[in-house]
Parts: sequence; C-alpha cells; structure tokens
Amino acid sequence: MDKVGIILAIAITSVAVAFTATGGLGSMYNITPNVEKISPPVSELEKEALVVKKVTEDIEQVAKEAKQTTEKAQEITKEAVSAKLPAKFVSIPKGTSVPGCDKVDLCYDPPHVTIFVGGEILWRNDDSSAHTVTSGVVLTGPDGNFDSSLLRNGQTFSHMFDKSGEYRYFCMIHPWATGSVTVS
Ligand SMILES: [Cu+2]
Repeated sequence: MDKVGIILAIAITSVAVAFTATGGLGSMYNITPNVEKISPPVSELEKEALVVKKVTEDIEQVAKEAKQTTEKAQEITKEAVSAKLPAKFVSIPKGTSVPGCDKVDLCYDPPHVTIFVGGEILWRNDDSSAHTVTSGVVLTGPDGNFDSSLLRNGQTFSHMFDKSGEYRYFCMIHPWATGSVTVS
C-alpha cells in the first residue's frame, strides 16, 4: 500500500468508526432502529483494534521500504561519483612540430599531469600539423600502453588509467615532443 493509500485507509476507517460509534444513520437522524442488529462476530472495539493494528503494520512496511530506497539511492550516488571523474585536458599546442618546444617543456600542455587511478586524460591537437600521443620513450619506442595514432588538427584522444604508475609518452613524428602522466 502506498502512502496515499494509507492516508485514505485511515480516513475511511475514521469515518467508519465514528459512524459506528454514533450508532450509524439511526442516531444521526435520531431514529431508533427497529431491526435488531445482526450480532457481529467481534465487538466494535476489537474491530477497531484490528484496523489500527493493520494500519500500523502498513506504516511500518512503508517506512522500511523508504529506508531501503534511501540506502539504495545513496549507494548509486556514491558509485556515480567515483565512476565518472572529469577527464583532465592536455593540449598539443601550436609549434610542437618545430624543435624548441622541448626547451621550455611545452610540447604538450601541460606536459606532466597527475591523476588518481581510474582517471582519464583527454588530448587535443591544437596544432596545424599532425601528432601522436604514444606511450613509451623515444629511445626504446612505444611500450603499448596507449597510442592515439595520427591526430590531425582538432582531433582528440582519451585514455583511462586503471593502474598506478608513471606513464611517459611522446610524438612518433616529432620525437622531441614528450610528456608524462603520473597515476597515484
Ligand atoms: Cu608531433
């Protein structure tokens, strides 16, 4: 039974009880009933007690369900918050295709990012030349953790980091361009 149902049930019960207590239509119109009442199986008081007991049980049931619903909602909220942290953004700025960005450590901007386990990084190529975001170091080459392949101007690449550690990456076309992600 829902809340409205319970309120209705209480209202109807109250009216019925009041009606019976005052002697029904007979007393309302001050007419003495000339037909003997069919003797009820239980007294009016017992009937009333049963109704009150039933309503109380219904209210307890609704309260229990409401508590369970609240707990479930809190659980879902907690899961949603931990599951979807906003991605951190890294730009590949204009000029990364020309050696020199490495001198000021701005071939990727920002070049070093720290995130939590489960965090995501989104790279976007804001340069006119094509670049890659390839995990590994120039000396030993790609390590296979992630690779954007060729990103043209305006294209993006994202990667979610499930394990803690230090991830270094570089551009396959312009090897002076390097960056890193620290996952803690
Ligand atoms: Cu490049």
